Amino acid sequence: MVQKIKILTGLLMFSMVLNIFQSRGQTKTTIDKNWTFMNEANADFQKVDLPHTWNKLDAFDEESGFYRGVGIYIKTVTLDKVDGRKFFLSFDGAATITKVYCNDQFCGEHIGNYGSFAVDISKAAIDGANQIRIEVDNSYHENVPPLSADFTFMGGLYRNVHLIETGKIHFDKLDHGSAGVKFYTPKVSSELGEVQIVSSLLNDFGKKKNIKIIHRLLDAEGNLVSKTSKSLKTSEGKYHLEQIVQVKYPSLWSPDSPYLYQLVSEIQNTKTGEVYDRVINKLGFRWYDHTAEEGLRINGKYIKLKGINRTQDYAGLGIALPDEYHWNDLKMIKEAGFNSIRLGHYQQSPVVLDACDKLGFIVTCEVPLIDEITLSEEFSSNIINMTLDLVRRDVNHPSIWGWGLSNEILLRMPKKGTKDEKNAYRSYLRNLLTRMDSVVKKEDPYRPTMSVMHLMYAAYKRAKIHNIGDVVAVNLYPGWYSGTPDQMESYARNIYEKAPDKPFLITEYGAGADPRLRSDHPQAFDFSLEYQTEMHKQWYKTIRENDFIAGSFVWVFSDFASEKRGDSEPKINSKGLVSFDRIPKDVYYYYQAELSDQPIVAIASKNWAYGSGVEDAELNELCTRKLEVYSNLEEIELLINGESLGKRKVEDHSVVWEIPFRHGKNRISAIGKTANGKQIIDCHEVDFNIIPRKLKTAQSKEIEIRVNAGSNCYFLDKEEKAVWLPEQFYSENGFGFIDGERLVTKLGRPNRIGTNYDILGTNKDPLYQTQRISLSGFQADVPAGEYEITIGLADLYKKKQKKLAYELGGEESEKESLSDIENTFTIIVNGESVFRNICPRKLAGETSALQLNTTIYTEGGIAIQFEDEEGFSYVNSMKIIKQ
Ligand code: GCB
Repeated sequence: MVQKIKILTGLLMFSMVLNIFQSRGQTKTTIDKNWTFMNEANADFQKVDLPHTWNKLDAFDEESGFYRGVGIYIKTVTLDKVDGRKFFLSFDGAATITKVYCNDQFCGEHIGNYGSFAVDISKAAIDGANQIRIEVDNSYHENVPPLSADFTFMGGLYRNVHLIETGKIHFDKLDHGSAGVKFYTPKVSSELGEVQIVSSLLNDFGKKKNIKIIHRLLDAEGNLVSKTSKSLKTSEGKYHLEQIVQVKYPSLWSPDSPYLYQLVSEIQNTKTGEVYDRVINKLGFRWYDHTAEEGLRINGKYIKLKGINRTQDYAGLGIALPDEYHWNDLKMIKEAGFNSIRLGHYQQSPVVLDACDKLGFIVTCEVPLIDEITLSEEFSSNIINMTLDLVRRDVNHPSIWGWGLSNEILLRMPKKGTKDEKNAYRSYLRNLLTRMDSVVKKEDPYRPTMSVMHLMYAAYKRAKIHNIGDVVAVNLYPGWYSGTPDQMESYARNIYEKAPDKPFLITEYGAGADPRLRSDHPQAFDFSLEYQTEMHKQWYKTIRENDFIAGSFVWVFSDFASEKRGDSEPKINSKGLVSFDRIPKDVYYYYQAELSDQPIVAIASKNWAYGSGVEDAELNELCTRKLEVYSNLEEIELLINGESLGKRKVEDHSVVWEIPFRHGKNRISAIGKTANGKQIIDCHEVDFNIIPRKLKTAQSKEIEIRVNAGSNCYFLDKEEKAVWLPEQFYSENGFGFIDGERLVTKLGRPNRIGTNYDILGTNKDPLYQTQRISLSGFQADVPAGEYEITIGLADLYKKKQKKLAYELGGEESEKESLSDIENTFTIIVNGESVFRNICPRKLAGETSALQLNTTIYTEGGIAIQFEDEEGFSYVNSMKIIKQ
């Protein structure tokens, strides 16, 4: 009896151990909390959570440059080091060169900012507390691409880090971020879906083990639909295994119906059933093809790629985004109606690809080979490794349609080199891209490749790299960096006609817009929301109407960090459809009305809660302003402060209204009805400041005049909760400038209004980047009273400016060399020299904001005169507020 009990207890124990093993397989724990961090710029240890970047502040401050160097992250991890287990640290990404230590033993290194990778710490790990130390270095390294680009190379452990534990036979985790199980679906039809699975596994036991590799395909509800199992006798070493699973009448994946299966892959001990490792992948069945006439097809149906680019950073966070931020971006892109995303320039977080699969986007992903190269074998070998990082990690995603090898790689081709040097550059690139193309094709024979060009097609042809890849892809900016928006078709057609059988994509098109700027007379490089929307309307019309354009990708979803830029928001590229903190600009709503199949009614200017303007007619106390509503419904009714302005037909997805605003709060509602009678309403509230038409006789207690001198734009000032008006000339009984001219430069683009300088000491750069010069005065015929006058000035006459490489159509700004004169002038207010011999450069420094402030009492009218002392006078902004 005792013996029996012993046997039973023994069996019970054995089966309990077995159960633990069986359920164990792989555990993956995210270890993002409680790291200790330090770098040279922050010598004290700090507690940080991941994702983390050390550049979220200095990449945006007024000093040029940001910390590029080493950062150290330390964390204690407790391991239950059951013999027979393996431990890996897996990184979704780290910028840029990462060295991993466990208990002071070096365990592995990874080069490259954007790829995922894992490091085996099993040998160094001990039972109990283990010290993990990660050294991350984002210094410039001439052999580590990208070398230069229009985005900021912030550093840090900026994506998730996981601890993975497996049995001693496991799918290969050390293979460029691959999970060790790759699969392809080259044979898909509505009748049959076939999955070709390639597993890479390692026996680290150091002895023979008989195992089974089992793949179970589950449908979206978790039901088993297919299974394959293969036995394998292993001893120490690596194994590759190919297996196939098939499904009859598969549910197909498409942007409209992103149906996902799950492939559960396991390595089991044949005898005991112990699960050594388990990997789960999402899987989708779809097939693509294309015809010269119709362009792309998915599952046999024509589809135009209505796409958008997406970058990986966010206001206040830099590049260190928690997962939900990535998700939210993709949801906003989906809500706008796009069906495709170009993850341009670099590989993004795995979370992004998962979201693309689930939400249903057709995606292209890219290697970070951009703008500039170093002609060395080390450079090539690094970019080849990054190529493998990209394809091996992401090959399983059904959302991925194609792979991008490079972006505008001739942009920085040295202009000054000898003929031989230039030829060497071209031939190095040709070899490199050809090599990359074949690496990708070997890894994934089923997806097309592309090398994205800029407008200078002839240069790519000359380098013989124009036809590397299966897709012709080009970034076009007519109306922004060069030309006019109506040239989109001719720009595109010229290139398409060189290879009409390949799918033709416009991989970028876009225009910058600062959410704080609007204009009634928009023009390129004024960064007004109106110019951006106008461009997109014209560009998209061309894209919509031309079937030879198989797809297009807006540049770009959100504003993003670009440290070298001096646009109206310095350090930011503002071509986003939404701001850096994801507030939609007008153009976002335009696309939504154009692309979404949901009923849309969207008041365009919703990010403007304030307004200002001159009264329409004396004492009518109203100011009429345009307001656009985007919609995909038939007609829209507009109400202001409860009063209907009637209904209007929607044309080309938009209705423009002339709205009579009153002083103070105005409530606007736009109402549309769907075909089945459902009301769709959008509301907006504007606090409007009306400036009396006849100032002299104005009775109003409040008079607030703010003018953005030298500018065609309104400026939304959130601090003052007010709007600055574009400049205007003085006319009797009103206010405005007398004489002078608007400062126009060639910075970035011919005839640019103002400059692209980062104005120091202010965030209101647009108020200081533009200027009225050589003026004789400003006059406001205000009624008697006390007034505060604030004059904004900035010396914009620094000598040299370097041209930015991505300012493609711009003139060499060195030629600009505005002036070296220290302009000095006296400002006279109502006959008194209130500010004598003002030299803004001496008082505030070059390109720095200076405010002069005075309060005066007047019996009626304010006349401000500018008298030149040296050089010429100027003014950047003018504010007059009745006290
Ligand atoms: C481009 C580049 C992209 C830039 C964009 C721009 O052609 O590919 O990296 O950000 O232009 O905004 O200038």
